[in-house]
This record gives sequence, structure tokens and C-alpha cells, in this order.
Amino acid sequence: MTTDRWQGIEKVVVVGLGITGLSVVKHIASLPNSKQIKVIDTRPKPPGSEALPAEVELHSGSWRLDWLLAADLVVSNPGIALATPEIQQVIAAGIPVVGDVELFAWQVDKPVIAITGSNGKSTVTDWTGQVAKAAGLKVGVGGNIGVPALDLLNQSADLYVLELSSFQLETTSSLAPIAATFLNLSEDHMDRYEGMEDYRQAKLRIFDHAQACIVNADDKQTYPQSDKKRVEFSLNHRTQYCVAEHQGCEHLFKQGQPLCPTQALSLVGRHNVANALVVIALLSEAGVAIEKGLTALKSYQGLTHRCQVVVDNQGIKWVNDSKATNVASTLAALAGLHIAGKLYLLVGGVGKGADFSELEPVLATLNLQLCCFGQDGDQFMSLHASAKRFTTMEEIIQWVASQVTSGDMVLLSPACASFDQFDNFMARGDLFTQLANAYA
Ligand code: UMA
Ligand code: ADP
Repeated sequence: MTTDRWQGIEKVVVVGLGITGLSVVKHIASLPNSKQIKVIDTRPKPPGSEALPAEVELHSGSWRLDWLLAADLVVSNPGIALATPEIQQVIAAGIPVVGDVELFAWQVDKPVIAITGSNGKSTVTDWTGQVAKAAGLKVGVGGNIGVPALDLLNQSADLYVLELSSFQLETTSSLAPIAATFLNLSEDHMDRYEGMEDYRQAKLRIFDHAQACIVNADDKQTYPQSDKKRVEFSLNHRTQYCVAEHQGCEHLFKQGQPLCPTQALSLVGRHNVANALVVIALLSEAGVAIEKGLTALKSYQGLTHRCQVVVDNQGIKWVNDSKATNVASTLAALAGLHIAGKLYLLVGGVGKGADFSELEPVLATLNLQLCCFGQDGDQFMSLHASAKRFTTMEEIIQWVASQVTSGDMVLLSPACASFDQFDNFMARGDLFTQLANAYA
């Protein structure tokens, strides 16, 4: 397959380094017929430059249109918008622009499970990988979750499980997953899309060549327009993968058969029941015997930075949900809460052009102290009478620590990206955890 796809391609320009660019360079360098590889990164000191092989030329700090227009193929980092004028010039010149996941699709010869959606991608990806492993398969788990897809190819797996962002899907056209899912759609990345429909269409690309299209019957925006075979999951309707009463308690159902009680899941929150249904659907549709992985399904503990209780001391819970980088994920965190005392909710960061007003009616139902911080913290100030403005998380925690009493909860679920004050959401969650441990 590789040989065909690469025919006639001699000069490749990789745009944007980071872990994706490096994985692309390594992959192309390992192909049987050698290619000329050049790298452009608009950042003055791009991460990963020290790891580039000596024969690969790097231009950093600005664009090099001459390099781009002389290329046979441009491989673009998901962090770079296709609307960037320089990329538009490449497309107008008829030079193909692809992403790392497209190169992965050219090469892969084992089944692929693919996962997209506004929220829950990483959880479902990791959970699916764990259950597939428990069912006896050798599994490669990667994509937007943090391991570039191309790096997985060295591991000779039986099955690949990929988390795909809308950015990655924009530059992918050949991937043919054995099972794919679009979990849900809610506002995110509005700084990069022209509106919700534009964002949705990018995500729907996951179904273009999928064998089983797993969609959310509670969110019809996840349905492909075509007459493709749909497999539905739902928390509210009797679909192929759903919840229903069995022997007096709610069970997870697969094709009309009860698998296990919902209560047996270790993860809390209704959104995680939906996530569990998707794990079952993806693996079943991929032909994996889910029954062999049931123990792993039930005992799955979740990823860090997602509604994770990091300190539980003197009746006060400190919860790290730093991965809540949009409104819907913060709403999901608030939906499952049972608090005896007051909720101290930390919100703010980079708002990505979102409309936060949807939070207002939910916040109104809570015994709440709203603590706003970061670049777009002001946008939350009108959402609740208790709102108090801070600059940094340190300031908030210092103040909160002097206020909290038994029964209270301190929750970082910021509804925003972290790039104004942190390298990424992990660094933000780590600082919260560190401060919680210091002040609790
Ligand atoms: N950038 C430039 N100029 C360049 C190249 C990059 O300014 O020439 C900037 C862009 O603003 C870009 C940022 O650098 O947004 C990040 O680039 P990066 O070097 O961090 O990229 P990678 O390290 O290759 O990480 C990428 C994904 N990053 C993005 O999509 C922004 C990672 O997802 C992903 O884990 C990794 O590939 C492996 O597949 C991160 C992410 O934030 C976690 N994803 C978004 C999300 O989940 O909401 C989509
Ligand atoms: P993603 O990779 O899509 O960002 P994560 O699994 O990392 O998703 O979770 C991101 C945030 O969304 C966390 O705050 C998590 O608690 C919340 N979340 C997880 N699953 C869902 C879901 N199905 N619906 C809504 N929110 C969810």
C-alpha cells in the first residue's frame, strides 16, 4: 500500500514540529525509497528541533513559501489551521496537504478503532484500549491522546485505537476504521471554525470510510448524512447499546442482552455510563469478545485531570477536572455532583470564543462560590452573584483555603484552555493538585 501512495513523491515539507512533526519525519525517513525532507515551524524555538536528524533542514520563526511551493507533498501539524494563508497558497497550487493520520492510514494493515467528539475522547480511547488488552489483544493506543499515530506502527499491534481531533480529521481522507464513533457535539474551538456546522463537518469525516458508524442517539448531530449503517448508543432510548432495568437495577445492554449493572462501574457520572456504552459498542462492532474484558470495563479508574479527587481531607474534597476545556465538560462535571456544603468552582483561562451563558442556570441551582481567573476570567463574572475575580490559581487557593469547612468541595473545572498561564491542561491540573496538597 505504502509504495503506491508514495509514488512520485520525492520532496516533502513537514509544517509544524512538536511530537507530530517528529513522528512524521521519522516515518518518512524509514520508508524504503528515500525522500528529501524539510521542516518549517513558525515558532522561533520549536519543540522537538533538537531531535531532528542532521540531514533534515529546518526553517523556524517564519514561513518559507519557496519551500512549500516546491514540495510534492506538505504534511501539516494539527495545530496549524488549514485556513492559514500560506497553506491556502499550497492548496491553490494543487499540492496535496495531509496530516500525520493520513500517512498512518496509508501504512496501517491492522484494524483501527477511531474516536472523536467534543468531550470524552481520551477517556473512551484509553478505556477501549484497556478493555481490548484485557480481552487478549495487543493494542496500540494513540492519536490526539498524546502518542502520535505514526509512532504506534513500530509496535506491531493486532488492533489500533485512535483518538482523533477535528483538526486531525480535517487532513485525513483515507482512514477506514473497522468501527468509529462521534461521541457528542458541543461548542469548542470556535476560534478555528466558522461556526458549529463547520466544526461538526470536520468531525463527521471520521465516518467517511468506516465499517460501523457508532452514533449518539441522544445527540443527533453526531449522525452522518449518508445512508451509512448506523449503530446507536443511548442513555435514554432502547438502542443497540443502551441502559435498561434488569433484575431490579439498571444494566448496560448490548444488542438486547444485559452485560453488567451500571453500578458496577468504578467511574462516576452519567457521562461515564455513556462512555462505557461506547467502549462496548466499539469493541463489539470490531469483533472483540467484550465478555472477556468485562472485569477491566468495570474496574477502569479513568485518566488523571478528569473529575479526579486529588485530596479528601477533613470532609473537604479537592477535585481536579483541568481537562474540562469547554462549557459542556464543565456542565458534565456539575451534573453528577452531590455536595453537603459549598462548591468553590474555579473557572477561566482561554475561552476560545465560547459562549458561557449556558452555565448560568446550572450555577443558579448550586450553593456556590465562583472563582474566576486567567485571561478570560471576566467573561464568567456576570454568571453568578458570588463571582470573585483573581489573577492566578495560587491566589484563589490561598483565599479558598481560609474559607472552606467540612462538607465543601473545591473543583477546578475551568471550561477554558490553559495556554494563557500554563503549557497545557496537565500542568494546570498538576499545579492545582500541588496547591491542594499544600493548603488542604
Ligand atoms: N504552532 C505554531 N507554528 C507551527 C507549529 C505549531 O505556531 O509551525 C503552534 C500552534 O498554535 C499549535 C501549537 O503550536 O496549536 C501546538 O503544536 P504542538 O507542537 O504542540 O503540536 P504537537 O506536539 O504535534 O501536538 C499535536 C496535538 N496538538 C494540537 O492539535 C494543537 C496534540 O493534541 C496531540 O496530542 C499530538 O499532536 C499527538 O497527536 C493536543 C491538543 O491540544 C493535546 N489537541 C486539541 C484538543 O484536544 O482540544 C485538538
Ligand atoms: P476529550 O479527550 O474529548 O477532551 P476527556 O475524556 O479528556 O475528553 O474528558 C474531557 C472532559 O470532559 C473532562 O472534564 C471529563 O470529565 C468530561 N467528559 C468525559 N466524557 C464526557 C462525555 N461523554 N460528555 C461530556 N463530558 C465528558
